[in-house]
Amino acid sequence: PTGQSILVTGGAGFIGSHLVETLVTDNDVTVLDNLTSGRREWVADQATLIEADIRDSEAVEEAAAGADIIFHEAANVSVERSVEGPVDSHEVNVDSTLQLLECAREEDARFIYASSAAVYGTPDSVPIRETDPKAPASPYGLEKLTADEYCRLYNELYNVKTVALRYFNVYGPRQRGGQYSGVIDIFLKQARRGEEITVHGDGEQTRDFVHVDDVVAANCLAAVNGTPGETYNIGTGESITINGLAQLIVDTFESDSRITHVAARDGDIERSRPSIQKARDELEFEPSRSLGSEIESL
Ligand code: UD2
Repeated sequence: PTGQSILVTGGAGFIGSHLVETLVTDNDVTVLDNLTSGRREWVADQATLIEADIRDSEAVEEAAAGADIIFHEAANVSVERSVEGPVDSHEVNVDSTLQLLECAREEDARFIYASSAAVYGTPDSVPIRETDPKAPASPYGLEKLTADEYCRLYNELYNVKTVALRYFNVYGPRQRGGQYSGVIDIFLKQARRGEEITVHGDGEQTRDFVHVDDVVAANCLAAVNGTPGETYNIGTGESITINGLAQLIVDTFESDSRITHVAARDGDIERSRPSIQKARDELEFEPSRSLGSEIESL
């Protein structure tokens, strides 16, 4: 997008801050972030930061005022944390999305939502297509599905131009969240410190790891080419087992870490690999980075 007034929620966080960096070149960008996992120094200088919680409805309305496009990246991103505290997680992930959709309706803004592969649960077969059955295995997955469906409904009922992007496993610089972070960030830290690499369960679960720069590209394309009311899988179309990932990290960094198996996580899904044909066809999305070549630079 160019020449637009844009709100990015979670714009100081991992995915949001990269998105803001790209958008500020040609747009007027406001960031809403409570800086719990995001950082002030990650927000591009040209953007305006409003430091507030996504549950603070007054702050949300103020941030959305005059927006042409809203990218909603703010969320509790941890499946594990949603299992521990589903009520809090719901508030952050569902209630805030509904309120932001109201803002989009009020402002006649386009709405690009950060949905998730977790909406599918463990699929009967891969690759997963957008129309495949949804059976979330965690509160997180159900929250993302609910908000994703609200996007569709807001398009149908109120003609809000919504697009939901179902991210698979996003990785890249600035992915930090301590024990609730993504597996690549956790394994990298363990490998660098020579600590045991903790694989949950048998490690044969699969994931499609997609680089944050490709996710930023998908968002920009969705804002221009996305069909209102539609959902798109965003990944690379390739997957790896968690055992394979652990080994790749040990080998790449010539780490002395031992790979150990710990208890399986509640709410974990067994298989995850998307078909990204729809994003290719309709958004002109083409992932440009592969895990094998990117991991070294993390
Ligand atoms: C990630 C995202 C989530 C969602 C989803 C989409 C994070 C934190 N979560 O959930 O927001 O969009 O992807 O697919 O980015 N694991 C280990 N050892 C560890 C940590 C994790 O074996 O120390 C395993 C874990 O059990 C799971 C896999 O690695 O099978 C990925 O875990 P994750 O927390 O990075 O991501 P996931 O898929 O739960």
